[in-house]
Amino acid sequence: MTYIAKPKLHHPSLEKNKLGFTRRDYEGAISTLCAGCGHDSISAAIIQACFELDLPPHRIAKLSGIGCSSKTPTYFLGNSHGFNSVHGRMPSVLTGANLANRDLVYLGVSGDGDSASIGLGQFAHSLRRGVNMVYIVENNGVYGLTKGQFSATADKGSKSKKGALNHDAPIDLVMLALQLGATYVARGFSGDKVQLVPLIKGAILHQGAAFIDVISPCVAFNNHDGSTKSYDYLREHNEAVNRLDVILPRQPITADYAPGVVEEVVQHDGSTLRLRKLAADYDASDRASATAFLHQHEARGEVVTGLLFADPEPEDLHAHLGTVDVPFNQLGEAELCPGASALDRFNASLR
Ligand SMILES: Cc1ncc(C[n+]2csc(CCOP(=O)(O)OP(=O)(O)O)c2C)c(N)n1
Ligand code: SF4
Ligand SMILES: [Mg+2]
Repeated sequence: MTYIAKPKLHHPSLEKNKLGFTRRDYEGAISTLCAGCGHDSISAAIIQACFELDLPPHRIAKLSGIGCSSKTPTYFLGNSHGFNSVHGRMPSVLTGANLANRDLVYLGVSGDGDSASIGLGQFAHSLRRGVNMVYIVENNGVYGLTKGQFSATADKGSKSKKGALNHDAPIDLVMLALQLGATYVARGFSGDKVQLVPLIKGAILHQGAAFIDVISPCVAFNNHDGSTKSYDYLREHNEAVNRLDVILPRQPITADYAPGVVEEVVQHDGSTLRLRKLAADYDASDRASATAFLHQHEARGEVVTGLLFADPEPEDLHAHLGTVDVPFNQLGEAELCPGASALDRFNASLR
C-alpha cells in the first residue's frame, strides 16, 4: 500500500555500515507488487549489496523503463537519484546521464519485455558501447504488468497459465550480452539471495558494462507446471557454475582453497572477485568457452547461473570517447562555453 509510510525511527541496535547507515537507509517505499513476486527479492538483494559496500545513497542513480520490474526502484534506495523512463528506453537515458556525470553508480533495472522486446536495440547498444553501469533484467518470461503475454525470453514449448504453447524461439539475454561485448555477465535466481548479493556487488565494483539476468518468477501469470520460469522449475534445473565472494581492496583474504578450486579476478579498483568453482570445467575468463558451455547445458534444459564472464580490464564509453574527467555540473562557464575562436578551431579540425 503506497499510502502506508514506513516509520522513520530506527531501533538503536540495528546494524550500521561504515557510513553509519542501516539497511533501512537503503530501502524505499512499501512494495505494491503481488506477494511472492520474485522482483521483491531482487530489490532486497540490491539493498543488501549497497549496504554492504558502504555506498553513499546520494552517489547512486537508479533508472528503469516500464513494467512491474521497472516499478521496483520505488521500493529500494529511496535516498538515491531515480528516473522512471519510457518502455524500453532506460539504456539511452542512463547513457546520457552517465556521460553528463561519470561520478555516480548507475543501476539500470528492466524486465524481459522492456529489454528483450521493445528495448532490444537499446539493450544491445548500451552493452556494446561499454557504458559503465549495472544492468539488471528481472526475467520472468512474461509481460507481468499487462497480464501475462509471452515475452521474447519465454522458452519455445513453454505453456502459458491458460495452456497456450509458445512457438517462438527464445532470446537468451546472457548469450547476447556475451556476444555484444559486455565485460561482466552473470545470471542469478531471485530465490537464491546468497548467490545474488555478491553478483550485484561485483557488478557495482566493475568499471564497465555489467549485465545480470535474474530469473524472477511471476506468481500471478507464469509460475505453473509447464513454465520454465517458475520457482519449481528453477529449483530443479538451477546449475550454478561457481560461487562468488567479493573482497574489497585492503580486506584480508581469509579462507584457503585447494589450487584449481578458486579463480581470482583482481579488478581495477583493487577489489578481488573470488570464484569458488562448482563446475570444474567452467572458465569465466573466456567468452567463447563460456558461450559453448551455456549452449550445451541449456540444450539439456538446465539454467546456468553464477558469474559467467568477467574481464578484469574493462574499457568504458568515457575512455572510447575521450571525455573530460570532471562531471558537467562541476565545470565552469569558461569550460562549457569556450568561445567563438575555440569553435572555429574545432570546426576547422573537422574539414
Ligand atoms: C510504448 C509502450 N508499449 C507498450 C506498453 C505496454 N506495456 C507496459 S509494461 C509492458 C511489458 C512489461 O513486461 P516486462 O518488461 O517483462 O516487465 P514485468 O511486468 O514482467 O516485470 C508492456 C507491453 C507501454 N507501456 N508502452
Ligand atoms: S504480475 Fe507478476 S511480475 Fe507483476 S507484481 Fe505480480 S507477480 Fe510480480
Ligand atoms: Mg517480464
